[in-house]
Formats: sequence, structure tokens, C-alpha cells
Amino acid sequence: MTEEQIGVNEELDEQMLIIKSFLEHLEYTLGKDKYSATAYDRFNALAYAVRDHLVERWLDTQQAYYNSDNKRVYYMSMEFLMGRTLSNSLINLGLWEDFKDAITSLGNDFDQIVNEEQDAGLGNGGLGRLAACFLDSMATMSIPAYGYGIRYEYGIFRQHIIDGAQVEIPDNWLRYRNPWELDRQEHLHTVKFYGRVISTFDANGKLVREWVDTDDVMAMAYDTPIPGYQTHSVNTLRLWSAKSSREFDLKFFNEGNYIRAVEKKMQSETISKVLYPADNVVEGKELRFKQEYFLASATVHDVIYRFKKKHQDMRLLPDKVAIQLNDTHPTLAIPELMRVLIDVQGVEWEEAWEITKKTFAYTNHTILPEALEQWPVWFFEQILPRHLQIIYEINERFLKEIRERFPDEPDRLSRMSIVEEHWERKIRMAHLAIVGSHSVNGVAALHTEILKNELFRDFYEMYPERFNNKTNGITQRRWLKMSNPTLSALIDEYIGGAWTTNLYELEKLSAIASDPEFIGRWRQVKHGNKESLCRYIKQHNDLDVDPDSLFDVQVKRLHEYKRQLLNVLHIVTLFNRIKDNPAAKVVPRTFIFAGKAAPAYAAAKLIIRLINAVAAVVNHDPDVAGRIKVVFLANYSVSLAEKIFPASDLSEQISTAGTEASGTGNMKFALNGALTIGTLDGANIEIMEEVGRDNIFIFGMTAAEVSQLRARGYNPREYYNGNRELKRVLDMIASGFFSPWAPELFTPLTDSLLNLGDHYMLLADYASYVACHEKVAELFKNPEEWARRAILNCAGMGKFSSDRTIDQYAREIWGIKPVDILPGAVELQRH
Ligand code: HBZ
Ligand code: IMP
Repeated sequence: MTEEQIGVNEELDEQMLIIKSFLEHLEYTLGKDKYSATAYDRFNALAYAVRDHLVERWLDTQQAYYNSDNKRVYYMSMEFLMGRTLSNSLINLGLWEDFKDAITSLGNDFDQIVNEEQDAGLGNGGLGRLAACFLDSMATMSIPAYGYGIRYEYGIFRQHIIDGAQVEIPDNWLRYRNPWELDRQEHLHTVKFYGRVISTFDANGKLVREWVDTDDVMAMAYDTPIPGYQTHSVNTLRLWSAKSSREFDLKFFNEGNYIRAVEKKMQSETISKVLYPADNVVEGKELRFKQEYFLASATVHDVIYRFKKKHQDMRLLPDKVAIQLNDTHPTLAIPELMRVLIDVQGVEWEEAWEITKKTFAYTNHTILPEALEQWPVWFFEQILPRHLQIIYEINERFLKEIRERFPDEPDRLSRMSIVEEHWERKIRMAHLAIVGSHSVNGVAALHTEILKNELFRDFYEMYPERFNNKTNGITQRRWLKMSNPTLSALIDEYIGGAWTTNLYELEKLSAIASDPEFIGRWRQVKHGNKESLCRYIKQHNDLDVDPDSLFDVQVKRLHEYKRQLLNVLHIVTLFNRIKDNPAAKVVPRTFIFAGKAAPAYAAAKLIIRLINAVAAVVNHDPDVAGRIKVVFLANYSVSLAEKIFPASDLSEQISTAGTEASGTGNMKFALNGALTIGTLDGANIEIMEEVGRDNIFIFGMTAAEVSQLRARGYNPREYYNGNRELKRVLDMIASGFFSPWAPELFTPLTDSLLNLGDHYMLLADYASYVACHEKVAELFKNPEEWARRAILNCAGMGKFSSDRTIDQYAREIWGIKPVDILPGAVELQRH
């Protein structure tokens, strides 16, 4: 046989193995034959076949971590917005083509099977998706890392749009099994709640605290493998599920009231039932507080248990363990570690505090005041009495330190105290996180400057060395290679495939950005992706959309600070211009929106209704004649995002400067060759630096100008009275032009702009935004030049790989190095 024939044979063998594995899982794991198997069964059989490929690497990796005993990082997050796993795993394993060919050869539609998978939607938005990108990068870079979170039975709700309004449907994502997870019945930790603290003296006369008479809940581990790309490493995402404890069951069942006992049991299991669906705002609910402690306690137990397998001396903990807190949500881990060190491990306070500070690091994701967590002291008194004592002690020592550093500044004490004393007493979680960590980071350069100079200024003055920036990033494996296969193939063809693990390779596209042949191919790819999205829109919204129109896209959570309403004001402006002059030549545009509103956020839900109401008028107006279309795509999710980014021409990143900590959608758009229209906010600033000022549409006030205007006294009415087009648009919305059946429906929105201060300053940025859009339209008339700039945007995205972000965390915060995993090195130990 020739080498070529051997190659062909090996490929066939590989395919036969895949087919065998797939059919065996269909038959033996799922109990189906080809007649009874549903599409969903086929997905599951395929998922199990893929999982089998992961398990060996996974065991090798975990064993190697155990053997090498390198420092490991625990990424603690209340959210992991993973999306689908099947395609991503196949791509990371390098098996996508083999599996596709094998499954197709059995007469299956591979894409249809892939579309059967439910999204794992265990997060709200940017913060949760960032955690998922970080897991991919850490595995790809062979960093010994674990994700720790909660296995919510219900993820982020599914959004339906009914009569233009959002309706929330529970996301019962585990109902039809989750083939990716493995339950670890043996990894059970007891998590205590309520009870009281008693103080006694031990044999040596030392004061000891005991937390007794608690209600206990068990945390059970479920593990999901996280494969890296083109590497043997497979890391672990461990999610905790609440189970009632056996003692708990016995106690209540013995009381003789069977139904009450079952009720109590169910109550204790509600802790991991549902994800809170609000982003960038806290819902101060007791159940959320319990969820946060549940994650903190179970994870700290696990960290210590794993550490203790190899070490006795707790002082070594920071040499072996780094814990990164994804916002303040897991911050109770700080007093929890203190409690375990002091009450269980017998470490002295000072030593325990040094260990704790060296172990923890905190990432802040928002400066919006309504999103900063503060838990009432009475929650602690009832639910976590021992933690309250510990927090008080931390605070007393901290206040003493402030007094020494800054004598005679009582205001500073009350500003910095971990305990908020006004009105209702509360614990400020961000202050606790800063005081108990050695590192505090923001997620983009501007954001970190705002933390240092404004939000946490006092803390920066006291601990300047703790503050650092880690600009966010995204994984190019999911957000280009997987979701945009045609563009990936084109890029590979011209510059090779090394960009998948070194995104700076995309710089090579700059050299061919003006090459007519490449531009032609690039435009073909974009057009194909737009046609796919057109089909999706036809299917889901029953609307015909022109793939040659400018796809102008804003997809993200609905929030007033993100200013979807400003986008609507622009659309209505264009509508009026056409109505005034129907014969004018305009660039055809399709405005695409998607995003969920928190169920209790009335203004955000009303903005969704307004978008749909404007769509209903504009899409059917004979004068408009199809030149403007407005589309709201329901149920924005990771898998819908994967369809939208590749098809976008223009990315709307229009938050009020100083409000969006970073943004990561902005990076996904640019990576897929969209131009950005945006404010100088969050990571937009760094995107501009990378792609060049000429290749991005910047408008509006800077963060400094926003502050100055606020300080001067902002009067939105000035802008309203001073701009005829703006006044006309607002008057139309206020008077029911878009809601003749309920003329006052949208007045709360116009009221908030005109009568309630327009907090996010839409009116101040309106004129600049509209003028900037005129430049956009002008450029779009020159498709080659538009494509050239889009290529330069893609070429400039090197910095925004989450690989770069993780490399900086690993070096500058965690002090962690990659651990190379040798295939099969642990064969002997395994068997
Ligand atoms: O985190 C987002 C920021 O708004 C965005 O600018 C940044 O890029 C991203 C990643 O760093 N923040 C969130 O997504 N925040 C939440 O989802 C959230 C959820 C629950 C809360 C508070 C915030 O209680
Ligand atoms: P875990 O992190 O404690 O779940 O352990 C993960 C892996 O580390 C295990 O599957 C083993 O491969 C390895 N490991 C843990 N404990 C031991 C041990 O006592 N001897 C050898 N290997 C261990």
C-alpha cells in the first residue's frame, strides 16, 4: 500500500469507529434503534460518542495536576454562560470533519442534529459568557484551572415575543438529560445555614467558636469536561447542586408529619433551582444570598480538601491555590475561608488573614450603583451568624489601619467601612472583596481608571499596588472558527491557521486588505452569512429582508445605559426623512435587535415593545418601500449570537461613556468583520486604538465630558428644544404615533428623557449619533472600501483574544504556569 492509501484507510477506520460508537450509544445507552430514535436521541448518542473521546484526556489531565502539584486557579462565578457544547468540543478535539462525515454517511443531517442541543444558559450576559471564554482559554493554554459555579435547574428564561412584548418561559434545560455532565455522588459537602454561635474554651484555654443548631444542605458536585484546543488538556467545570441532607430528612420524618417533612426537604433543594435573571442590578433576595453562600462554602471545602491531600501546613495554601472572584457574587468565600482556617483548622487570626488575602483576587464588572451588592446585616444575623462575627472583626482591624494611615479623617472611615451604617445596616460586599484580596481588577483600561479615581478612590489611595487592569477578551475558537466557518476557511487560505491559538496572526490580513481578489472573496463570504440570517429571519419573524441592505445590529441585554432607545430615535429620524422626501436616494438598512430584559425591569420591557411597534409601522409603510426594515429577534442566546455576528455589517456599541465596563460583544462583531459605531466607552476605546481611528465610527461625549456636563447641570430640554428632528421624534413617540391603540403606552420612556432628567444623556448624544450614521451610510455606498476597513478591523483583533487576557491573569495575578499533559503518561496509575 502507498502512504496515501494507508492514510485513506486510517481515515476510514476512524470513521468506522465513530459510527460504531454512535450506534452503540444509540442502542445501549439510550435504548433506541434506527426506527425509534428521535433527532434528539441522535444528538445524545453523538454527544456520548464525543464525550468518550474526552474522558481519557480528562483523567490524564487531572492526574497530571495531582502529580505535578503546581499552583492551580479556581475561577468562582455565579454564572457560566456556556451555550452549546457539541460543535465546540469537536473543533477543540480536531474531530469535527471526521464526525461530520461519519454521521452524514449514515444518512443524517449533521447540522440538524447539532441544532437539537439545548443551550446551557447558566448566565445573564457578559459576565457569564466571559467566564465561559476564560474556561476555553485556560484549557487551551494548559493552565491548571477549575470553574466553580451552581448547577441551576432553570437557566436564563427563554424569551418569546407576543404582540410585541417579552414573555418569559422557564428554561427547564435538564429535562431531557445533559450528556456532558458526570454526577459525583461521592463529592458531597455539608453547607450550614442559620443556627447560633457558642464560645467555649479548649483544653489549652483557647477561645473557640462553634456554629451549632444549623439547618444543613448538601452540595453535590456535577463535573463537565472542558477540552482545550489542539492540546491534551481537559479541565473541569464543577457545578454544585443542592440536595437535602440525610440527617435533615430523618429529623423531620421522625417528627411524624410526612407531608411537612417532604416540603422541608424540597425547600432545602430550592437553593440551586433557578438563576436570577437580572444583569447589572441586584435583587436583594434571601434565596440569592443563600445561593451565594452555597457556592462559597462548597467550593472552599473542595479547595481545602484537594490541598490537604498533599499538604498539612495551611500557610502553603497561597503557593498552591489562587481563587478569582467573578464580581462580588462569590465574596462570601473570603469570610468562609477565614472561618474554616480559624474554627476548623486552628490557624491564628493574623496568619489566617495573610493566607486569605494572598489567595483571593477580585474582578469588578460594573460601576452602576444599583449593581453593587450590599446585604442587610440582619440576613447575616439569622443565616450566617459566625460570618457576621468574622466580618466585624475584619472591619474593626481594617478601620484601625485606616485611622493609623489617615488620622483625623472620620469621613474616610465611614466611606470605607465594610459596614454601611446609614438607615438599614448593610455589608458592602465590594469593600469586603477589596480588603480581603491582594488584587482588584477592572475589565478595560477606562473602567480600571474609573475604579481607581472614582468608585474605589479611597481604597486605591490606601492600597495602590492591589489595583490592575485586565482588558476582557473572547475565544476565537467559538467566535470565529466555529461560528463563522466560511470566513475562517478564507482566512486560513490566505494567512494559514495559526490565528486559532495566536490571534495576533490576523495582523497578516492588513497586507491584503486592499487586494481586490481578497476583498471580493471577503464580500462573498459576508453575503453568504447575511443570506443565512435572512432565512432565519424569514422563518422566525416571517419577514423578507434584503441581504444587500446594511445590517445594522444591536444585540445585548436590554438596559437603559446601553441606550437601545437612542438607536430607536435614529431609526424614527430616518423614517421621517423618507416620509418627507420619499424620492430621496437612501442606503437601504436592516436594523436588527435582540436581547432580554430583566423580568422586573419595566422600562427595558417597554423599550422592547417600542422597537416592535416601530417595526410594525416602518416595515409596512408604502413610502419606505422596504428601504428600512426593523427586526427584533426573540430569545437572544449564545447560539443565536453565533448566527448574528457573522452576518453583521455594523456593530452598535452606544452606551453612555463611562457606563459599560468593557463589553465583549463589541469584540465578537469586529472579529467577524463588522465596523463599529460607538462611544468612547469600555473596550471600544482599545478597539479604536488597535484598528485605527479611521476604521471606526466614534461619536458622542467622552466619559470626562459626561461627568462635566452632569456637574454643570444637564438639561435635556435644551436639546429637545434646540433640535427640530429630535423634538419631532420624541413628540411622535409620546403622542402614540406608534401605538394608536394605546396612545400613552410609550410616554414613560419619553418622560424619563424629558421630565426625569435623561440619566444616560441620550438627548445630549443624539445629534452626534445621527451625524455619525450619515458617514456610515456614505461609506456603505462604496462596498470595496467598506470591506477594506472591515478587514482591517478583523486584522486588529489580536489583543482581544481571551488567551491574552488569561495569560495576563496567570502571570500578573495568579503566578501560575501551564502544565504540559503527556498523553497516556498515567496509564499505569489508571488501571
Ligand atoms: O460584564 C458585564 C459588563 O456590563 C460588561 O461591560 C462586561 O464586558 C462584562 C464582562 O466583564 N456585566 C454583567 O454581565 N453583569 C451581570 O450579568 C450581572 C449579573 C448579576 C448581578 C450583577 C451583574 O447581580
Ligand atoms: P480530585 O481533584 O480530588 O477530584 O482528583 C482528581 C484526580 O487527581 C483523580 O482523578 C486522580 O487522577 C488524582 N488523584 C487524586 N487523589 C489521588 C491520590 O491519592 N493518588 C493518586 N492520584 C490522585
